[in-house]
Amino acid sequence: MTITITAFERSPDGGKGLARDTRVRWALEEVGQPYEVRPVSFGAMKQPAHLALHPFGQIPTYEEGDLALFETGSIVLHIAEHHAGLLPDDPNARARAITWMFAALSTVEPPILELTNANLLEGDKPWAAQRMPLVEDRIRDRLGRLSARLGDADWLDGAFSAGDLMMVSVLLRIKSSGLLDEYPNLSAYVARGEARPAYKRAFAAQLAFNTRKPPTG
Ligand code: GTB
Repeated sequence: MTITITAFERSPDGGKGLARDTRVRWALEEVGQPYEVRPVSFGAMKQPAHLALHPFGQIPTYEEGDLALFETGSIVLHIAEHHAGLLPDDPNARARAITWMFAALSTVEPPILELTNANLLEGDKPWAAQRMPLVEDRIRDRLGRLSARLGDADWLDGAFSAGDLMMVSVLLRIKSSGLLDEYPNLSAYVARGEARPAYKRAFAAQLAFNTRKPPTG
């Protein structure tokens, strides 16, 4: 059955891989599933056809036969549960890998999103510079604890899993901020994720997609 995901018609990052379709592409590449990508413009995202797939009018979505999903956590979990390669067979190890997915999305990503919002939406406010250290320190708190847990391991709990895929995807969003560099083991962890052939294929695919030529005629 064909898998179709949606992505920004043109990502505002120009193909840096920061939009959330990249993590879905990465999961599909890890498990060797081909997929198609349907571009969605900002306007179309809020129209009924797309809202039927995604109630909040966002990307990415995932369609496979009768199934339509939104939320990258749910999409990556679905992929990991239906194809070998992203979740361990042992039930307890599997539950722990899923726990890391949730940790990435609900504990580590929120303060990182706050930084994005502070930069993009509040940068011109008179209090922006004063607030920034607080925003960054909330990220440092999470990074410090994650760094302590990871220690000198390659991955968060044994072999690479969907938990690592999600955590690396979240951490990639602050790669350019310099904050990650304060935690050398986390920088190395993210680099290990980026070095995976499946990540490289996913990154290349989104870059090609976001830099494709508009149709002529
Ligand atoms: N919780 C949802 C999930 O995980 O799937 C969040 C989905 C989401 O935030 N989607 C964003 C979106 O559709 C794109 S990824 N935004 C449009 C809207 O809300 O109207 C967030 C994103 C956007 C752009 C960049 N960038 O250009 O650097 C990076 C990340």
